[in-house]
This record gives sequence, structure tokens and C-alpha cells, in this order.
Amino acid sequence: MRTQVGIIGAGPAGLMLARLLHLQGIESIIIENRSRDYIENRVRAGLIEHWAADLLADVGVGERMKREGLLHWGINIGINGDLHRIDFQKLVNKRVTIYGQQEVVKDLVARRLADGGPLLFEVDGVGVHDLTSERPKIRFTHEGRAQEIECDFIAGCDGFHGICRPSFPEGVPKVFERDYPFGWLGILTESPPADHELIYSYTDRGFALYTMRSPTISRLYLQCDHDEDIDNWSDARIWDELHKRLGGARKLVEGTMLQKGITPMRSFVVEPMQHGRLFLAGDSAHIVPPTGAKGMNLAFADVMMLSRALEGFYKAKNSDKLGGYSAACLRRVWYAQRFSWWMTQLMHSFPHETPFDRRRQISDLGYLTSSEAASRMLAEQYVGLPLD
Ligand code: FAS
Ligand code: PHB
Repeated sequence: MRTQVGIIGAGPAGLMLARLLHLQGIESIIIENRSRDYIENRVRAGLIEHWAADLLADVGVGERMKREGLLHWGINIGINGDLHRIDFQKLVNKRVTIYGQQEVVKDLVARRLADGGPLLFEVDGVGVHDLTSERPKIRFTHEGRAQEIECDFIAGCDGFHGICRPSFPEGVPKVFERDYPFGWLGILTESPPADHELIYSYTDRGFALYTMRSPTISRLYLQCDHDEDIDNWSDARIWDELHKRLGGARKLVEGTMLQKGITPMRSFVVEPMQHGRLFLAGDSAHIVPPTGAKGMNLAFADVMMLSRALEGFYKAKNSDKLGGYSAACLRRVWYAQRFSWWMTQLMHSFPHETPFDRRRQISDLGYLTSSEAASRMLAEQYVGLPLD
């Protein structure tokens, strides 16, 4: 097969890139190693920044999000049971949208198929070749047959565990990373949310996040040990801890658990995000701890940059933006890394913290929730900095 842009991975990054390129009349082929059913039911992020929700609407996949998504003009910060609201409307006049990542993926897949764009599921043995030539290639098997896509460019949108980043030659990518001494135990439940907005709760027992997917479906997270075994957490123990970490600030209604899992917490960046004609976007190049809800939003920002750069190449015969892709993305990536690290160290309990650290942390939270300047600093980053 021959195309202009070969896209590896049908997550938020790959699917949004394909849609942006389609709107510019640039051809692409997406290959994905999982089934359609698997990617459309994988529970992950749920919070969409202001500009990113507008982007989804602008590219014609915002209808269901507008109908079923929840607009939030603020969040709550809990300090050992005392809730303090950060008012986004007053501080930055912007909102966030709560709409499950798997719903975004469903909408983008439906749009891709409606566009008649090639999207191959359940491919295997994917490899990339001739990355520094003008005709890089993707080789893989599909339905048992060996296949090859010759393209002008390859977009590595295959996530953290994909094959694209490891395809960079030894020594080319510099890695910046940090692991955290805890993880998140996340559950999806058939129960009403604790509040109509998110609650980020700092307690001496550890962090908890009370978020949702709809007025009847809650998404709840508990800070747990990084090597925690989910089998140690019965449903009763999870609910008990969720009640305790809400500290009576709100009534928490229990319900049927639909899904539970543990997510490790890490910060990770690879530089550069491009090698030859291979361009990384999304989790294949960077991971943020979910405390700042930046994961999916960063993936969209990367592919906005990449689609503009490819438009420059094909429409204006100008490769400047392609050459500057990595640097342009990394500016925003490091902002999001800093914000996500800051929210994580602010809201979580660390194993070896001293009583001094605890007092300092509570004072940090006190300043944040009482100073308009500090609240605005949080608000403007949380709703999403404008795209360059
Ligand atoms: P993705 O990982 O979403 O997509 C990559 C795609 O490539 C996948 O469909 C994968 O199957 C495919 N692929 C992989 N290897 C391949 C190969 N060799 N060939 C072909 N296809 C291949 N962010 C938040 O903001 N809030 C959250 O609560 C949150 N929860 C998360 C929970 C988990 C368990 C994880 C892993 C991430 C979570 N994130 C969260 C971050 C998440 O939202 C990511 O940032 C987002 O999925 C990134 O999108 P992509 O870069 O498209 O990568
Ligand atoms: C979610 O709704 O899944 C979510 C929201 C905010 C976060 C992380 C996850 O910071």
C-alpha cells in the first residue's frame, strides 16, 4: 500500500491526526493492533480541556460530547474533609468537559469509517523501516498476510508500550523520567457522583479523587502503594477507604463496581520526538501522572502541531514546521509535566515525609485555596493553556 502519512495506533492521538489530515485532503492509513471493541471499551481519561473540547467540535466529532458530556466551571480541593471550590468561571472564564476517553475514541472511529478512511484493526508484528529515507515503510501482518505501507511520513501514535519510540536508533532519544512511590486504584461504579464537580481530596490517609462519567456513573480513585495487588482490595475495603478520605464533606452513595484497576504513576519525556520521517505523538513520547488530567489533552496538542507541520509540507512545500515539530511540542509537554508533577506532590502523601512536610503541605493547600492569585494559577493550567 502507498499513502502520505502512515499512522500507527488508533488512540486519541492517531484518530485525531487522521481526522485533521482528512480535513486538509492529506491521505493516511491507520493500523491498530487491538480490536475495535477493545479500544472502544478501554476505560482511561475522562477530562477534556477547554480548547480540546472546542477542537473536537470544530472537526465534527463533538455532537455526542455536547449532548452527553458534563461542563464543569470549577473543581473542589479537599483538605482533610474541608472542601474549597476553585471557580474557573470567575478566575479564567473557561470550563472543562467530563466525557470518557472511550467515548471520544468511539466518536473518532465512527467518523473515520464515515470518512471512508482506511483503519486496520488487529494487525500484528508491526515494524518501521527506512526512517531517514524519503519513503519510510511500515511492515506488519493483517489477517495472516504480510503487508507493507510505503509512506512519506510515519506518525508514531502507539502509546507508551508501542514499537515506534524504541525504533529510534540507540543513543538518539534522551529520556527524562520520574516514578512515584504510589499508584492509583481506579474504579468505575454505577452510583451518583459525590458532588456535581470533581473533588481532589488530600487527607492524612492519602489522596482520593471523586470524579464521574455521568449523573449515574462515578469514576473514583484512591492513592495506593505503587506495587499494590488489586486482589488485596475487596469492594468493601475500597468503599470504606473512599468514605474515610471524603471525611464527611459529602455523602458518598455506593453502587455496583463495573471496573477496577491500578495505574502506576510516572512522569516520562523523550527528546527529540522525531527521528527522520518518524514523528511521535501522545503517550509514545510522554507520560504524565493523571493528577492534572493532561494525558489525552497533550496527545491532541501534539497532533495539532503535527497536522499543521504536514500541511506546511504538502500545501506550502515548506518543511520548517516539520523541522521544528519536536521543539514546538516539548514546550507544552514540559508545562504539562510541571503542572502534573506539582498537582501530584501537592495532593499525595509520600512515604518518608516528616511532620514538617505534612504541615508545609497543608499550608501549601491553604495558600492555594485562599489566594486568588494562586487559585488563578491553578485554574489557567487546569482548563488548558491556549495552543501556540
Ligand atoms: P493510547 O495509548 O491511548 O493509544 C495508542 C494505541 O496504539 C492503542 O490503541 C494501542 O492499542 C495501539 N498500539 C500499541 N502498540 C501498537 C503496535 N505495535 N501496533 C499498532 N498499534 C499499537 N489520562 C488522564 O488525563 N486521566 C486519566 O484518568 C487517565 N487514566 C489512564 C489510565 C491508564 C491505565 C492509562 C494507560 C492512561 C491513562 N491516562 C489518563 C492517560 C491517557 O489518557 C493517555 O494520555 C492517552 O490514552 C494517550 O493517547 P495516545 O497517545 O493516543 O495513546
Ligand atoms: C477522570 O475523570 O478519569 C479523571 C479526572 C481528572 C483527573 C484524572 C482522571 O485528574
